[in-house]
Amino acid sequence: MKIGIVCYPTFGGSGVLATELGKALADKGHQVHLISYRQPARMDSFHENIFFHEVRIADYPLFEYPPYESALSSKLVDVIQYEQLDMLHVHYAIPHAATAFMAKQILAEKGYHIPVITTLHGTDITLVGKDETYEPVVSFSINQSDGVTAVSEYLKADTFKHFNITRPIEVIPNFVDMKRFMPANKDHFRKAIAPDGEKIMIHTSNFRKVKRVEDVVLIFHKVNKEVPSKLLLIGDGPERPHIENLCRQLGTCDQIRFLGKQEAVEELLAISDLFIMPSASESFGLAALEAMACRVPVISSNTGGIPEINIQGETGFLSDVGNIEDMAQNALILLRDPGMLEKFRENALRQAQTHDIKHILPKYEAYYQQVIRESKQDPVMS
Ligand code: GMT
Repeated sequence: MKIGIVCYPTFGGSGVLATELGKALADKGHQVHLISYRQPARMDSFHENIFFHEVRIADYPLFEYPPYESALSSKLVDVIQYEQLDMLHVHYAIPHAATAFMAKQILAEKGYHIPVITTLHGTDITLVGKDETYEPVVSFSINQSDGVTAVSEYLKADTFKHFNITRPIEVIPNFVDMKRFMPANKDHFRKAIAPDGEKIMIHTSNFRKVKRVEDVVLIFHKVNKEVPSKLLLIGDGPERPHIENLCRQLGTCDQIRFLGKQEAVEELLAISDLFIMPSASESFGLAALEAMACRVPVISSNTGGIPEINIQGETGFLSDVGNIEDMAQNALILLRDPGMLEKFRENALRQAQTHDIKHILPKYEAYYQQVIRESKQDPVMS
């Protein structure tokens, strides 16, 4: 099959997931055309079945806001027609579902039918999408997609709750490539970070407000008073200056390492004891699943789709959003009990294995076939 994939190229979860899906489809022999404004962060090596198409925006002094949607739609028309694609799969509804609709209409005028699947990832629905600035376009373009998937049951329910959706949504959960996330023996690396055998807590995110990185630092501050420990903060984003200031105020700078954007996140996860995800909203929590793939239990909030992957009292502990005290206590319970921590590590690994790409990829392939079949039967409706 020849598949076009549209995504954000950044370290955000939707871009990571879309790129990993593209790589897995390419490994299975499909031809994958990745379309974005920059080479996606996780597209780190050459693959004979992956083709990257960069969307360029012609600048003009009149454009205070460059018309990215128009440039993307035009690029889609070009790639789909020239490469004779069978399917277009867009990740994150804004603006990708609307641009896909536009490209589909233009191609229809030329007699070319392209089925479109939109995958909803999270904030495109839960935060940004339902804002009145975007809602009418998001609702319309979801309904115009030939297929729609959501990454969790929670996100599916939330989409029906907040939008007037007239078509079914298929839940296909996010995945990890267990081969990539195999924990390696990194004792020397661990020694460099925690020379005196301190416990290591880790958080990865794009440092947006919704991630509540401040809570991560406050939880760590409480834990660190009781158990010698270090905190690794991976990623970057708008909240970082504020978080750095907070560390200075708390006097914890020596215990906290800001490591910025890291491609080999698995190497850092592999030396960690606990993953902290106190998010205010999280449709799935791919970063937590990646931690579990490295045998790292998760201390998280109980919001959104997180309880679908982090199982209370098995793979980690869940608390109400903002309950720093409870999260710190849960972290201490695990860090003080090596037997319990080991048990949770095994559970976390087993949970991640159920989301291995080898189980999830066939779901996407079957859904592609279904959507292509259905849209052929009813090309006018689709
Ligand atoms: O918030 C992010 O990390 C980025 C965002 C995105 O769409 O790029 O992530 C969302 O999609 C991920 C992949 O499906 C999910 O694992 C995240 O839970 C979701 N983020 C939120 O819902 C806040």
